Amino acid sequence: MKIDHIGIAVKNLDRAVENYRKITASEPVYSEYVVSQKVNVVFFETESGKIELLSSEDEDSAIYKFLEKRGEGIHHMAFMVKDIYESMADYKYKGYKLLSEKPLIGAANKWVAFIHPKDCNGVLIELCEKIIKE
Ligand code: CMX
Repeated sequence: MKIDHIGIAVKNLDRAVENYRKITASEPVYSEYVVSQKVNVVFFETESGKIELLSSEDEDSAIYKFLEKRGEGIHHMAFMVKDIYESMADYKYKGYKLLSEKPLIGAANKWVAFIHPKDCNGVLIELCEKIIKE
């Protein structure tokens, strides 16, 4: 497996983007509103994986709830997998709690699925697979 990105929940996306411009000494590479997650995201690229800044003002979204309860910080770690259905079935078989029955359309043209943080030592894990492979 390869780490695709680390997700960081932020309250003010514009200010966080300015900050991560300085931290990574680079420009953001991609931004999007992810409908399935009700979240605005901005990606920065590093040599060994991306950084995803996430923010939401929608009270029903996971990110809004996370920010209310826990404040800003690392929200999830995402692994790129070859076949998301196979991967989900494998984790399910091993007893991990998947947060959806099927993959959802996530940011940057990827299928995504999540494993409950309680099963991963307090870290929400995202599995992702490119919908259209390059
Ligand atoms: N990382 C670690 N722990 C987390 C967490 C996270 N991201 N989100 C919630 N938790 C903790 C809660 O603080 C809570 O801890 P305590 O029991 O100690 O208080 C615990 O997990 C309970 O969770 P829950 O009651 O089952 O559910 P929540 O309503 O808090 O929802 C979660 C948590 C992970 C099930 C929900 O956020 C979810 O379904 N996430 C998947 C989708 C998602 O996160 N999308 C965001 C956008 C992703 C993207 O586009 O990249």
